Amino acid sequence: NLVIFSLLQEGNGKVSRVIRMGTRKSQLARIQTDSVAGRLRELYPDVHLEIGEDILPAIVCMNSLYINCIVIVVSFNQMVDIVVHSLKDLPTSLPPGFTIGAILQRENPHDAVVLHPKNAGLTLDSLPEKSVIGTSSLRRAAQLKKRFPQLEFENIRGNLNTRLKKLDEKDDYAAIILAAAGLKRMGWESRISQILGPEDCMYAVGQGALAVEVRAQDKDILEMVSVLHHPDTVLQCISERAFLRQLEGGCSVPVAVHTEVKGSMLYLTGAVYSLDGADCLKDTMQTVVEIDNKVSESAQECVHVGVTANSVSSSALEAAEKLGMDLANALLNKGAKDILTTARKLNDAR
Ligand code: DPM
Repeated sequence: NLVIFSLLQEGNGKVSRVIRMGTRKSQLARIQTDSVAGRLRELYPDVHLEIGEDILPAIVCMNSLYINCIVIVVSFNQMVDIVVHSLKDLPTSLPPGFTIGAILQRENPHDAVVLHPKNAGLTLDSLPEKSVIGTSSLRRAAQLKKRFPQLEFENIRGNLNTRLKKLDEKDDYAAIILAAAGLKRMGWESRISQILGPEDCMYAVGQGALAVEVRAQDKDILEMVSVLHHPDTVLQCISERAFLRQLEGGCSVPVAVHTEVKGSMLYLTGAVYSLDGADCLKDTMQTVVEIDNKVSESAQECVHVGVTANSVSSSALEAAEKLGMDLANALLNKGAKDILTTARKLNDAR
């Protein structure tokens, strides 16, 4: 911290550099940005941190598979140094020059059921037959169609506020499925009626974790945010992102994961689904992630699926990335490519 302190202060003790964070105007984006800003202000009380809300959202299509993910990136505005994202919305490779400088401790990564008030007390098992469940996630729909064949699934669009409004004020949906983490951050935990465990619905790659995007060459800012890294979350998310990248999946494919760190072991379960969930390839693998305190000297060798984590053991990072790739290769050998290609074609056609 002393190093950073000297980088950010002039000899006379005055802060020489203003650090700017950019956010979208959505309530969730603002809450997530504010929470990271709060942590940084606590850690670096003398750094002048500004939050700008006036940044234009941009649709990032570095990869056509990500066309639905609306994210702003640092690259779109030279005046912004830090942008906070939901990790699950960030592609597995960032545009050149940008990196994820911190992954914060994961919230509950699971999906949650939010019921129409008239259905209070019910569950996905006890809702009447043909009840309509709102979700536009192919991953959620595929798993839940298989598990709850008596229910129907329909798209629901818009940000979290819009979706809850649509649920409560209309009679279109009996329930909707949302990430527990987003609901919690919005202060709507009380609307969660059921958390879906891995038997019902595995989560999306990176779900529940916040990512801090910075310029790869901004060494002082990279070092400043790196203290926010939560090592276990970093290892889990690197294995998940490596799995998705190796499958050549984007943010809108029916791919789901479940990871756990137990002692020095990292466990990764990954699956790919057909749109109706009838075809599924799923497997679990594990690796040792020894925290050996051997951290990488050069930032170059330390980028794993877009993440720079110089403060985390380099051998553990490599093992986590390899785990994701190995699991993806195992599923590819069993025909995962065909399942995903068919799912993508059918989804594009409708
Ligand atoms: C991505 C998906 C969704 C978001 C696809 C998926 C859900 C889209 C939908 C990649 N991004 O999960 O299979 O339901 O139509 C998003 C949410 C959060 C981040 C909201 C949510 C908050 C939770 C978090 C949208 N991105 O999933 O309920 O930080 O993980």
